[in-house]
Amino acid sequence: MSDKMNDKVIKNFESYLCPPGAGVFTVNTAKERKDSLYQELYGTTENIEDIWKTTLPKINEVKGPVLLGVCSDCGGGIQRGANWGPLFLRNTLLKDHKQLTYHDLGDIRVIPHLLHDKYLNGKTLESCKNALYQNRESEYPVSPLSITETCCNDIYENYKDIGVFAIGGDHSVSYPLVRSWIRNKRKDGKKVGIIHFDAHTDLLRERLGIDLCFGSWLTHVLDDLESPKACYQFGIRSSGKDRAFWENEFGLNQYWAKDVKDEGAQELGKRVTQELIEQGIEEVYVSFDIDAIDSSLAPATGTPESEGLFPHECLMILKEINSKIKITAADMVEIAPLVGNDKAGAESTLQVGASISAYLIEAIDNAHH
Ligand SMILES: [Mn+2]
Repeated sequence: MSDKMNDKVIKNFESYLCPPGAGVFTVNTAKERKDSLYQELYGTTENIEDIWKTTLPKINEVKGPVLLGVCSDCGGGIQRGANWGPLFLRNTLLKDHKQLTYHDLGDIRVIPHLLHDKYLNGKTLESCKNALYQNRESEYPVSPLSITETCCNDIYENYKDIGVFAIGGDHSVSYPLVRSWIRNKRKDGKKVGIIHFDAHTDLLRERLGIDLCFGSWLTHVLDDLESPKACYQFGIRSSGKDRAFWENEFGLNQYWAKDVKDEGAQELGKRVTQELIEQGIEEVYVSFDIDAIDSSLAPATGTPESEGLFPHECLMILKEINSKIKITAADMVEIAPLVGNDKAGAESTLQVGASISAYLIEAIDNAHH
């Protein structure tokens, strides 16, 4: 890439991103927690915006994946609060998993009332462009999902050997994250698949007339895969329809939480890996909704469900897959640390989320060596 192109991409990052943990726009709320993150990351709590900007060009040198926060919960719909996931999970990662190598690019700038630019009229677009970029005709999008897709495209198109690990946000944020990853990988001739952990299928076509939300994001990226057979779901247990319905309707592979327990996580992981190899899949994206985990361990989420998977089961499946197939991007979504006002529950949710995130960050790091 030319220097000029590189400068342009860095300028894009400066425009539509903000420092890590700053994606929830507040004045004083959570200031202490933000300051503690800045102290860890930069050794100071002053001039964060300037310091953060000086770190952006290091994307050229750093090892390990890019970390990106998407503090949007506008696509949620039962109990929100996943907008705090990126700030809280970063703190837990820095505390409990110091060995990790990654480059924290920052958070997507989020206007909390917006979801995707396609839902906006011209006047609103203009006034939001003015608010974010001081320019009514800015080329940049203004809604969290739209900015996320632009950002990921900038990363994948310009830095070929970098993977993205993103923290949500509600699950709608996976729509731009996965879509950008699939499209760029397929442009490079790669055969790719999706590994999706969740208590819910997320296979609605729309919800109350809105096509992009936490319950429907997957439906709208499946078409980008060469075949829906390259998508595997694990942990499902809350659905009005049974497994056969979803597999027939969408052509993907679905393993409910009880299926994982019946077959055993390791056996199932081995079998799925073999199927992925037979399909010729070279790389997978892992989208992890924390509600895949049993609600006794991960209650701080919008729609906790009992009788779920345990972290070791998820890790066993992931390790089997990753023993043969590269994980080149991933996300951890739906961690809502303030939901339920239950400190112990939030801490447990964050610890589980961080340990699975740590595994995924290392896997992405290894995939690019
Ligand atoms: Mn989900």
